[in-house]
Amino acid sequence: MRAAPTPLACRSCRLIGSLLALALLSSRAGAAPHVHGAPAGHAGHTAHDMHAMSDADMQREVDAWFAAHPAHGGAMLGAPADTFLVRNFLFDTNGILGSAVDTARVTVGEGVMFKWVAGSHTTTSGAPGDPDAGSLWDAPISNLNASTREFTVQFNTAGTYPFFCRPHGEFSNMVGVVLVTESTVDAPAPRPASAGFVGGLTPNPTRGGAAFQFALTRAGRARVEVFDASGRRLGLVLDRALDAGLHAGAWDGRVHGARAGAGVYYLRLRMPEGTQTRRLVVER
Ligand SMILES: [Cu+2]
Repeated sequence: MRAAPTPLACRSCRLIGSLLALALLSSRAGAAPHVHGAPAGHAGHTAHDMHAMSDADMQREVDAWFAAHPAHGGAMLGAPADTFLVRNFLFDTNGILGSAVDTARVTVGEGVMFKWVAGSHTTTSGAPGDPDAGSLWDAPISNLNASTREFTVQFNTAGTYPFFCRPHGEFSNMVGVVLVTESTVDAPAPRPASAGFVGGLTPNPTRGGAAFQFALTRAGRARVEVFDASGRRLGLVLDRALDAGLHAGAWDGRVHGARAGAGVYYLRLRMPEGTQTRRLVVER
């Protein structure tokens, strides 16, 4: 038994990865993928190939991980300010099953609950492949018992907190973001003084995806796209009509469904106030 949590590059994790790869191969070879309750509107199409594994298999993989790396990072407190429903195969906080990456917005000191709905999953801080993934929190979300059906994390520092599911984060884009802002008392959130990215991309460099925050000084359409170093557009990360204020999003580190190769990428934010670009290094 390991004494302390270790980063993702661990024997159990590689096992999960190789089993998923095998599942993918067998489903492509003609075996009927066992899709259990996957929402039809979920954006991770290639993801469904991965689920030739049964619920019981996935439960065993998640149990094996937490046998070697104890769950941590939860906090008991009053009612959480927001909740992610943990489904096959997404973290849902807005009731729209097709939205790619859901974001919960809370203020400092508030909690976010992860609540089991279906399948066997984890909630793990960070991004897939991130060396310090799970350093803030890491817990199973499954139907095993009361403690795995609900898990609450309290956020005491403002910032952007990406998280993912260990078995489904990388291959099925089962990721989410918690955006924590300073608390305000009986006042609407102050209008940001300037528009654009707030802080850097996290993590950067990354081994997977990256989360970001940005501010709008007035309501309007915001669009974030990914480009490679030669300026070729690789994909759309976010395209939404938003209010003035602070917003968050995340790129899952994938291009046309496959993991982006090592190299330099750019996230370009277009907003009513203009355009801004941030550089992101992907390592493999
Ligand atoms: Cu999962």
